[in-house]
Amino acid sequence: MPDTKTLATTLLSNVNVVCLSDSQSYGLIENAALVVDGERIKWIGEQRHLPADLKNATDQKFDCEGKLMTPGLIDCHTHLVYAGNRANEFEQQLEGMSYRDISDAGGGIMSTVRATREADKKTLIKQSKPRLQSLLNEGVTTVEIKSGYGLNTETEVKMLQATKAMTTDLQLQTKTTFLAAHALPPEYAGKSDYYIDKVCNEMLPAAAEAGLVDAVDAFCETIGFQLKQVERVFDAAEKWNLPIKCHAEQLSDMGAAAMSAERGALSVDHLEYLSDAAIPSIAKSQSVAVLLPGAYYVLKEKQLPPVAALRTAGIPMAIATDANPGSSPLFSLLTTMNLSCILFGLTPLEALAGCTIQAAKALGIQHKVGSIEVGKQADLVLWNCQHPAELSYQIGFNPCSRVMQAGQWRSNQVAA
Ligand code: DI6
Ligand code: FE
Repeated sequence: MPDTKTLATTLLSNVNVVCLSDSQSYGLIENAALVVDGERIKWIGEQRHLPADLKNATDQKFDCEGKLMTPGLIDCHTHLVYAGNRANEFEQQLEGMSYRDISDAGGGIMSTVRATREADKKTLIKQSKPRLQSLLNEGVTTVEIKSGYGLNTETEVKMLQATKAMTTDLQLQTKTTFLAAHALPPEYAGKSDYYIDKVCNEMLPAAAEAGLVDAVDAFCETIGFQLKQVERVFDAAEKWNLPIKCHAEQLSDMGAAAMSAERGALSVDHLEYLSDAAIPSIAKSQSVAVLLPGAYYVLKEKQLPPVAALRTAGIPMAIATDANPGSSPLFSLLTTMNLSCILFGLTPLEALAGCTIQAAKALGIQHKVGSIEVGKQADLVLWNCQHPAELSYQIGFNPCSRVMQAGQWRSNQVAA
């Protein structure tokens, strides 16, 4: 039986729409109307141009009261499924220890790995859901979530299954990224090549065969994995026909961004230590530069990603929360927009494009979501705003009024 709710056509009128169909401008249509047919956008334009037959054929009519509409926001880089938290390490950091010191002493990523291994799937979901809900309350309709706190087959699979379970429970779209090459588990100390063998030959096949993987990522860093090891993970991803992404040049220049871009990565992420020499390789590729101002802020990083050079080279820039328990305990994409403007010098347009159309590109789903265009999925947010720059400008204020996910109003939204 078809779901009649899904098949309904809705007319949304009296709205100012930020289409973002080309990332170079807001593409604002004032006094607009929009017709949503099932899950998709059927018509968008100035209200006075709405064809009478379309207007008469709609099942439901909704007056948007002159609010601002944007595409649903997309958080394209998170690690938000994990157990426990690291408030104790936050204290240690403020008492003088560095992120690297804590990691060397067995804390950091490894302390979250221990907690995540211990938690059962139900606990993992219970602890992760409020973090996801926090994103959803701000108009997020698509979230990428990485594994990488399991570092063994069982727990990596458990994390990915927990993500899928939350997708079904909450009204949103998730993309899962396999990140077993995130840190070296203690049982493989001194044997990182053997661990990479296991990642490629056992862990990835298990997760991919179960249909749990949309992309494969790796942390290329002195405290993560060497370039050659990351290349082996990408070879394995290729065998499974899975797109790749890379944590590249976050704490030092490992040459990971150029290597990943040359191999067709969807995105290269972080990039604080990206060298000028790597820019042409990224510019020639389709890869998106994903900037993560939360980690830059929390780690009190001094080195800025080369935003001006990326911009000049025409490389698409996305932004994301990097939501994780260590370097970026940030569960607000609106705050991330503000941080990207204040810390990285993005314009409010770049910040908004960065978590809509550019973020969609970073996930390889730009044909489906990320902008308001005929044929795309009706993932829409109504804001109590006059101008789109308000979204980047205010801090700790949520003007989200209503969210439509795939053509249906989200019911659990707190209306503003
Ligand atoms: N880079 C990061 O900033 C996070 N992972 C990564 O590869 C940190 C994750 C954590 O500290 O738990
Ligand atoms: Fe990350």
